[in-house]
Amino acid sequence: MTTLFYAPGACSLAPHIVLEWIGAPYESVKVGFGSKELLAVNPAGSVPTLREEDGWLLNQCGAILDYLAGKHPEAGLSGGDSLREKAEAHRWSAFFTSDMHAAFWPIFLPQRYTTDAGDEAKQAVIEAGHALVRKQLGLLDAHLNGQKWILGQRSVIDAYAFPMIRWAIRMVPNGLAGHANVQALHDRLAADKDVQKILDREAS
Ligand SMILES: N[C@@H](CCC(=O)N[C@@H](CS)C(=O)NCC(=O)O)C(=O)O
Repeated sequence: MTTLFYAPGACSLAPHIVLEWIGAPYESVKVGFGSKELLAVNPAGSVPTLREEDGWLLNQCGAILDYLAGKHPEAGLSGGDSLREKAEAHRWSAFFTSDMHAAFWPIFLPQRYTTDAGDEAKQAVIEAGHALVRKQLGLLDAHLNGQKWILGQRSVIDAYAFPMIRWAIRMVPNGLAGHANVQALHDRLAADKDVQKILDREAS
């Protein structure tokens, strides 16, 4: 059976939701960052990691989402098969990996971004992270003008957005204020019964 290694509320929430949307049998295993169990399947010690029944392992959230969408075309979660639709899916996957997710690092781990151990220096790094996240939220919000889903139809990319939107709500002062389209995407996803099921499971 397909196995997902996840940590509650982390970016692994995205493939967790997607596996539930797909509806095929899978199991999910809660792991600690850098734990022995996780290091055994991903030397980077990070989530998400996917393991297939034959032992094949895949990490990197964007790759896992793309793989799941391609493995289960019947779920209709790829965003489309034309050259341009595939390019748009790659574009937004890269946006979430390299721009949006990366914007949170200074907030999560400010000590990595300054050699000054003082609180003031760390606070400055965190605030720089807030500004970076707001920039990415602005780009996403503008893109969502007049459309419900990031690729024009519900796809794995909407699931990718969800954990990061939740981090923005919790960790950035004023959260999604001024980003009504992102708020609407969040609310649409939060109202989904499969999403609620996964949030409950991750919280337990
Ligand atoms: N580029 C990786 C980043 C994965 C990643 O850093 N995940 C975070 C959770 S959102 C994590 O596991 N952090 C713990 C760590 O790196 O020790 C991906 O997109 O999958």
